Amino acid sequence: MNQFEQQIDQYLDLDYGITARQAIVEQLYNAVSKAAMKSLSFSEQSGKKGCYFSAEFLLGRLIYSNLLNLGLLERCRTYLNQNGFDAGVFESIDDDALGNGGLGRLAACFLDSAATHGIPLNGFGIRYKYGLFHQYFQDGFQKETADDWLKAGDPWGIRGESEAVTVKFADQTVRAIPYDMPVIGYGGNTVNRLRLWQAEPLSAFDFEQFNLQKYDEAVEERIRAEEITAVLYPNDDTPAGKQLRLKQQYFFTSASLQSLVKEFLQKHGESFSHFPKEFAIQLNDTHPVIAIPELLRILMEEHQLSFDEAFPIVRDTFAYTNHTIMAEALEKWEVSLFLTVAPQVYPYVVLLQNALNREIKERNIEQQDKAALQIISGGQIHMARLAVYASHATNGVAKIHSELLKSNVLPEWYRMYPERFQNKTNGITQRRWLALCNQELSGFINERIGNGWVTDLNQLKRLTAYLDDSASLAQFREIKRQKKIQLCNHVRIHEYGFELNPDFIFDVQIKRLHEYKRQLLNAFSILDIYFAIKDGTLTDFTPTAFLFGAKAAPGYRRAKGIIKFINEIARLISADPEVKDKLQVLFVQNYNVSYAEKLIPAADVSEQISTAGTEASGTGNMKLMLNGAVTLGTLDGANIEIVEQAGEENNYIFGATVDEIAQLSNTYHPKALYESNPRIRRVVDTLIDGTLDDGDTGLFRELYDSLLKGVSWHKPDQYYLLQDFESYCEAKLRANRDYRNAEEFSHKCLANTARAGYFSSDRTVREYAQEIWGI
Ligand code: 26W
Repeated sequence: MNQFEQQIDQYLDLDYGITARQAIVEQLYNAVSKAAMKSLSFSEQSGKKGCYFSAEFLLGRLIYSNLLNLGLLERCRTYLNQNGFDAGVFESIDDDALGNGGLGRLAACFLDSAATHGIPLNGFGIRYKYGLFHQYFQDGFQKETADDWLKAGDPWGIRGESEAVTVKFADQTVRAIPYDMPVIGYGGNTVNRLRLWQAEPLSAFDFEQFNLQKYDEAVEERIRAEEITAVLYPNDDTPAGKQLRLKQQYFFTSASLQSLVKEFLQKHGESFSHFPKEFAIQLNDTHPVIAIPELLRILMEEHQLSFDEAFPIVRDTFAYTNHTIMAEALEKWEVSLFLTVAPQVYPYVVLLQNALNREIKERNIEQQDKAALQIISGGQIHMARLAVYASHATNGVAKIHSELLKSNVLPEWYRMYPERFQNKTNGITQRRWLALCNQELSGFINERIGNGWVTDLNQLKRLTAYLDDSASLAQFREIKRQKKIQLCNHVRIHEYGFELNPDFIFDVQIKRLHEYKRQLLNAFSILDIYFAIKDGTLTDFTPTAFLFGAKAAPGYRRAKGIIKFINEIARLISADPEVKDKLQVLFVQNYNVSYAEKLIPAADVSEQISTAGTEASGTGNMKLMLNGAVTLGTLDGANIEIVEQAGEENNYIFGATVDEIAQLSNTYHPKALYESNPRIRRVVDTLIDGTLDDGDTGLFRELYDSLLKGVSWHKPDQYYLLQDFESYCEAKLRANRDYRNAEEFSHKCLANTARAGYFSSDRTVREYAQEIWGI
């Protein structure tokens, strides 16, 4: 037996005194992970290092991807089989879900790509005790439970007791302890690091206090410290104006900077002008932006630099990525609240504001631009403005998004610093999102073009030679069918025996639940199809299963109402024998990275239907494309670049463009559309006419009103569902008809796979390294 297998046996024996055959899953999981860890050491990083500061890292399940990258996946499978286990045993181990959605998953893809290509990039974040909540449905309503992800142990995290630092707040001082996780590049040559900080009380146990009978105070101190990293905020796109959230942000950025400064001092002493040549810090959205005044503070207060010395160092070190144009998601902190968290940092925000004022004076700025060029304004600190001002680069995450940043979100800042604005179109790692989750399609590709694509996704272009090869297309369809059957089996177990039909088209919408993503529009189109089938006006419909996966922020009423609505549609349709051989609707529970790995390879149609100008990029769209689904989508985010690459003829594009929406916005009258279009009226009325029941919660009525009446804070139908309804239904039915020509449709699917090379995060990370970090 070899090293790896022997190590597993040894850990099982040492830690639990058992053999593999006696082990339960958690024991096996820990032993296999530790055995894999044993073969690793963190790479020596010379030269400039990238530091990815992010409040979220949505890693998913680590064991299989780490084994894949180490080349141990097959050996592990054999070992498990020999000991009477299925290779899938670890599917019961929870994901590492320390993130909400796109932004956190992007961070995970970047780490994988950098390590694979030997780019020294380390992640810095928070070791939440509880990650994103688990979701289940009760009577079609979302319920949440805690994500106790550490219950199976954390074999990949190494506690760094000796590298702990302290972080000071207005009302408490805590210890920050790093847990380092290896980020293993494909091939195992580079091992970078993800450092997640955990908050603990200053002293493990204060015996003096204990002796003084201050036991309660010691307990209290522990609770107050641990609270800081207790739980990930489940809000996606709406900032929680909460003190604790700002505490989390300051906690991990201050700890991370302290450890970087320590490392720097050991190497270079006090010659801080060299700092930006040692580290490039990328700020993942505004969440870590408080790092900017904190570094300024450390340099000036602890190392006696002047502002004029420190500011250029800070500016050259940081760069900022924006992930959303939704105005309500741009973080602002009340000065008064800021002062209750990190009062020592505030004077450095003021110094930056003063420097900005001087610059505005020198530059002869237009009067009308001045109000927006304030970091502190109206008693609030605008974190995005702070980031643009005190960093050297600001980027959006898809071409159109980066353009909108310049024209709509931060136009005054763009006029002042045009040279700072960049685009870095998002990407995804093909290791997890093809090699790992779709080994069947990977095999198909390898047989034709070899496996170079695993580290060079542009090689997929060579598949275009097979786009008209009937045998290849037939095999491609057979693989899609296998992946559907695998999903059916998973769904049967996890969705109360639901019998998904693998002969149906699988039409998939998976992403966080948000009004702008328009899951409600998808729901309306399904109802429209349902009624048309019942009426007999739609006779040539190819049977379709509509699959949804999404979590709603627990406090987001409308999002929860939409989940209930779709679950009620599912109930209506499954109870109707007239449509059961034509339609299925399923909202899967607890959609997460691991569920995505099952859904994506099985999808025929990828729903990317956000209102043009609202989705910054999207990355699920890229994963579905890579796995050979056609995009049914709007010209929004990266969809635009997807059809640029794959061809409009291989996808289904519909709806108003960004420019058309802008044109329309002042005269838009959804009520008129509702009144003049009976199809629209019929589906919208199901919200209030008793067709579907929200259990007297008023949720459906609120959705109805949001579309037709509006409320104090927005106009009716602010996301233009009714505007796009007809062209959406038309495009959906066109795809549905096209599917019947199997050969032509699979040509489109394979064309999407073949042209997905651009969307590798390998490309994205290289662009960051070259154009922002100087690595
Ligand atoms: C503070 C509240 C808050 C929470 C989360 C504000 C903003 C966010 C994120 C920026 C939301 C997010 O995940 N954005 C997504 O980022 C992805 C990666 O760039 C993009 O692909 C998605 O389009 C964007 O919605």
